[in-house]
Amino acid sequence: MDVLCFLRLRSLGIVVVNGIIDERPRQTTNMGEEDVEPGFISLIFEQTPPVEMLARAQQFHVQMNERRTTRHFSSQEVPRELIELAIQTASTAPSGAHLQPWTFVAISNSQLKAQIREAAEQEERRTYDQRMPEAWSELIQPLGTDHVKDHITNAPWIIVLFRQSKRMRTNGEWGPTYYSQESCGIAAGLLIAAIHTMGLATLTHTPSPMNFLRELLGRPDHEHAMLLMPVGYPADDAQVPDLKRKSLDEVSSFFD
Ligand code: IYR
Repeated sequence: MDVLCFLRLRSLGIVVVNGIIDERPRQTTNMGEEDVEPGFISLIFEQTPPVEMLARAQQFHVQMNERRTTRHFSSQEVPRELIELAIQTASTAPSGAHLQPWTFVAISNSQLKAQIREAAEQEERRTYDQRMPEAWSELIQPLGTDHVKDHITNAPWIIVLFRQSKRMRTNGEWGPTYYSQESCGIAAGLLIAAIHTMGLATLTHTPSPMNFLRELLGRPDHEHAMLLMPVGYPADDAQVPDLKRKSLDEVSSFFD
């Protein structure tokens, strides 16, 4: 539906949610059409009945609590459309000054995945053998990770998230982006949730330093690789560390 048609329906008091015409009365108070400031539109929001809210919140928590990070992927194919949808969901994340300072590079090309794996393993070998301080290695030893990154070539897709540290202004000069770390972190969280919800698995892999990804994937200097995420079905014999999550009390503090 185009914007004009949408606005026309709205002026008739008809609300369109997910493409479905909804003639129920709005439960939110909006400014009248004439009060809307230029550059603004009224928020489309409908209150959910409290019982339904609780049910949805519980369901979503159960679903997300079932998510596990695995390093063991099957090579079973995943349609490109699912990857596109996951990226579109990630890109709904809020971002500093709405700059959406991210680029998601999705790779299913086997040759390119092999090149990326080789470069990642080279860096990771040095990290594990020489660069990793003991205070770090004592934490990741129980997770069973090492420099071998077969997930990069086993998974049907890998997605590399690049953070944009600069943006081109309309006057042709470069300007900074704002809160790009936070923005990309939020987008990565939404990507992970989208991938899990569609029934696939992913892993937040950080081969470090990650500069080789900019070169291999032909990204510009102001883009910085932040995460490399294999995406696919877990292998039949996939294993995960026997981890427990912190309780609500351990991760929160309330002032009622
Ligand atoms: N980047 C390495 C090492 C690593 C670091 C942390 I912190 C982990 O939680 C797991 C691994 C790698 O991806 O193997």
